[in-house]
Amino acid sequence: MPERMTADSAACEVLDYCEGTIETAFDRAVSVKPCAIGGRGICCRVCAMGPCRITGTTTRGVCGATAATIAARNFARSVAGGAAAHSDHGRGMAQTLVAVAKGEAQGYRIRDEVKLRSVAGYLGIKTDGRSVNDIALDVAETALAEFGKSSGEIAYLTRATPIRQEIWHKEKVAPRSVDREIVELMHRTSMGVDQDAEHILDQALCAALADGWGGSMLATDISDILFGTPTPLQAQVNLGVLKDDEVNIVLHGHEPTLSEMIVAASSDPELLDYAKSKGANGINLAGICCTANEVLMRHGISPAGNFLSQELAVATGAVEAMVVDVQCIMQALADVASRFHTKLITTSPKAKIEGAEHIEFDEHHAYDSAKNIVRTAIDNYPNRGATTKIPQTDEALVAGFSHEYIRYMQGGLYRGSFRPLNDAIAQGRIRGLAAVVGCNNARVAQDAPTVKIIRELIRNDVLVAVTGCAATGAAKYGFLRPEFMAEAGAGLREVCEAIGIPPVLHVGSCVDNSRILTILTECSTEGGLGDDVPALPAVGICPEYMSEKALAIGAYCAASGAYVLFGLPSPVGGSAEVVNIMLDGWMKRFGGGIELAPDSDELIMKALEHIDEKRRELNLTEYDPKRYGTSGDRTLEELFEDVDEAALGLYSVNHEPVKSEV
Ligand code: NFS
Ligand code: SF4
Repeated sequence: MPERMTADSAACEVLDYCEGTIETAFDRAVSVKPCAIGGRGICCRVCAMGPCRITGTTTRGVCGATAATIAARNFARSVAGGAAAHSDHGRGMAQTLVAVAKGEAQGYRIRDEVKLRSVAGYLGIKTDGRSVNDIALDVAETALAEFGKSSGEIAYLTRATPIRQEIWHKEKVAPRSVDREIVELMHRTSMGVDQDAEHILDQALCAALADGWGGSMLATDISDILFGTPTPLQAQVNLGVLKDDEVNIVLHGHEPTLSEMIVAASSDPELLDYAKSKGANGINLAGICCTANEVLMRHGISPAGNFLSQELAVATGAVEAMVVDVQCIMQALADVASRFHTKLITTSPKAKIEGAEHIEFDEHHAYDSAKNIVRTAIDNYPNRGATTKIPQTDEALVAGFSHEYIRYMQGGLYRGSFRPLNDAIAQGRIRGLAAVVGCNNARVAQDAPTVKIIRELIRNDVLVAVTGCAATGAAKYGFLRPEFMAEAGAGLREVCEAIGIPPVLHVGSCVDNSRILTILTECSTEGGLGDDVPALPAVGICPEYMSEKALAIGAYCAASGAYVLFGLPSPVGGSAEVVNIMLDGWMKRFGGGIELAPDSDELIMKALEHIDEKRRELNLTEYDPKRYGTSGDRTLEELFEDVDEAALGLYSVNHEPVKSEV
């Protein structure tokens, strides 16, 4: 068996039978060599005198631009792309809410009135004595205005700590409106405008903040209002969730508007009967990428995989329809689908793919559109080949940790707060917090760095939150089961047992990284851990980033005061000056910054060092892995030192927590 660039045994199985017949991203990553100049950010093509490549003896472009200007400009344009993607998703949610409030959106309703009222509060909208739809319409229209308003600034900035807001104003990065900051960033990075690396990067931070505290946070909030704020639930993950005897529909992309309706349509008795009439035992939904996270968090729909599994799901031969909307969708899906009976269905007016069938989705007739798509999939079931190759690999998981639930689980409705978490950190039971987020990248072994880093962090008593494809990755190896706490350090395990949570919390899709901003802010305002995000013993890690969106997230987290580590070589590595601005420069001004290191061990070391440094600065009890070694379950373990863990029967450790050696 050739060496596979994945830690996932199910992916390996599919890749083995694709070998030599069906080409995937895993093959193209070998044949397509990355460009060493562009990869380090020092190729400029913003005007037709270029492309100008700053290498060797060439130190300036034709216009005289330096490596620093070019690298900063390239990074900034990526942030613009990422911020635009998240924010356009947020705008779509706001437009849906307008239609729902006006009673013009078939099939939708407002599921979380409590959240609607709290969002109304943030946006300064009166709620007393008003009908739900009236409040919703005001919320939706105010939210829509956040994208294009011509005065003021992003309303949600006031959800940050007072110190943070002061810093943003002092450093002139407080975003005014989402579209405006992205447009200004594109303007400033076009030929011959802003040519000071630090100044260009400031606008990148501003546009990124418009994403994090604007577009993304609104996307999350409005999704919760429309589809419900997540609470913990169980599901399975990996390609084994596809079913041999049912119509398999894979939902791939990002926006929950359509997928929510497909979830509803898939249990419509009329369609279930129709599926039976075609010889299928049911309709099975599974997700890929962030749509997977959206329908997992709210309905317990099982994810079939993360970004690098998209072609592999089709290659099982068991997928009747792969339904896609926007973002992270590989064009090659059309080719893979053409080798099977699978219908690739594009649904967004924003995205078409040659070779795919386009069934345009419209929120005004959402349920009809969804039924139409499900019916198309059912009609395709009889065309499935005689044999399918679904790997019999799946794993259980618990997801659904919204920040509201995290607050609730620490004291219930009556006394919910972040106090227990802050106390546990102060006492050193929990050494610190880490958010492990982001994509798969065909240049690194799928999931390998993510699972290595998470395992090491929880062994070191670091509580981990996960989102996006990193969350799906973690889930595949059993990290999202409560039983995984058996792998955690004694202190962290004690806390997880007391609250009843796994040591790795699935917080949602990538727009839900905005929930992490809220969690960090709550920890800061709760007291005992300083009064702003930079004081917290916390880090963000994006081990396998691929998308521009990940850079936007990294930038808004840095500007929000977080230390953010990325795997992979630096996209600004061609300019030491820019590397320095993004780490030391931003750290001094914002208390957060971005550092890139392709080696997982280095990422783990830097993360733990940062956490310990912050503990020292806060004068917290020095972290000692042995301090809680004589309490809780460790006591039992010590008493029965010679008895193996499984024999103790404390955890259902009847199977290995990690399937592949990584
Ligand atoms: Ni996030 Fe989600 Fe995955 Fe990366 Fe793409 S799906 S928005 S960008 S690849 S984590
Ligand atoms: Fe070259 Fe300057 Fe044009 Fe960039 S803007 S392509 S560096 S001439």
